[in-house]
Amino acid sequence: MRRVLVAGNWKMHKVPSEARIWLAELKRLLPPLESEVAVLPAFPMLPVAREVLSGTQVAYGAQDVSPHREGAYTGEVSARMLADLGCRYTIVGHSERRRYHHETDALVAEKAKRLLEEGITPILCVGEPLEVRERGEAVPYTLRQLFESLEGVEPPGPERLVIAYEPVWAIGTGQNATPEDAESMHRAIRQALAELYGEGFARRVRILYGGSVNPKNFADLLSMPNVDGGLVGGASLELESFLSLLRIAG
Ligand code: G2H
Repeated sequence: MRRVLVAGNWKMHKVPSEARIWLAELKRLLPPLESEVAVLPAFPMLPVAREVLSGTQVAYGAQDVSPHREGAYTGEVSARMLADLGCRYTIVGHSERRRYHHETDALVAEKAKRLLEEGITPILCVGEPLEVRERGEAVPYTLRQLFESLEGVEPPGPERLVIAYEPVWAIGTGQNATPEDAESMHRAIRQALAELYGEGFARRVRILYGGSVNPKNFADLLSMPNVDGGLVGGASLELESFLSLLRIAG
């Protein structure tokens, strides 16, 4: 019922000339897939992604967007610009943005709204830091973040929102959540989405796991009933490991 999504978050890696070669190789080596695949490079790579990936089954998108529609906002990139470049997805609320750029839940909600206005599906990230998990408060913390980041956000359907659960302590550390811990958080998130948008929506919306996903742990994570794919950082940078993840997703 929910199509698995494997999304590569390149973060601030690669340059456009490298991306061109990498994406062309991905296109050449892509196995037949039932799952959906997306790459999320930094802004300067998006025109390259459009050029190389148009007409393929590989979607692409950005890692952030401005909360403003248009205007005198030096350095910002609008949802309309991303839509014009053909982005299908865009990340909002990644913990690195929340941490290094002090992004609040309210700001994340505004960004999600701008994307939806332009027909782009937000991949909205939530997840708790280590001290919160150690206090036993991971679920209430993450659900509060979810509710507040979705305040006033009205996706037209379940395919137009993706949630990524990324426990902060698992990001780039090599220490992934156990499949059971991920599953219990994903189940709680799905119940919260049922409260917000109704049962039918919650059953069909995709919830990705992110945080040190790699070809060794991905199959176990994906075997969990409420894990619908992965938001992958480090392991999406090397073509071979990204292809391994895609083969596991099938
Ligand atoms: C979590 C993830 C991608 P990594 O940030 O969003 O990165 O797989 O390197 O932990």
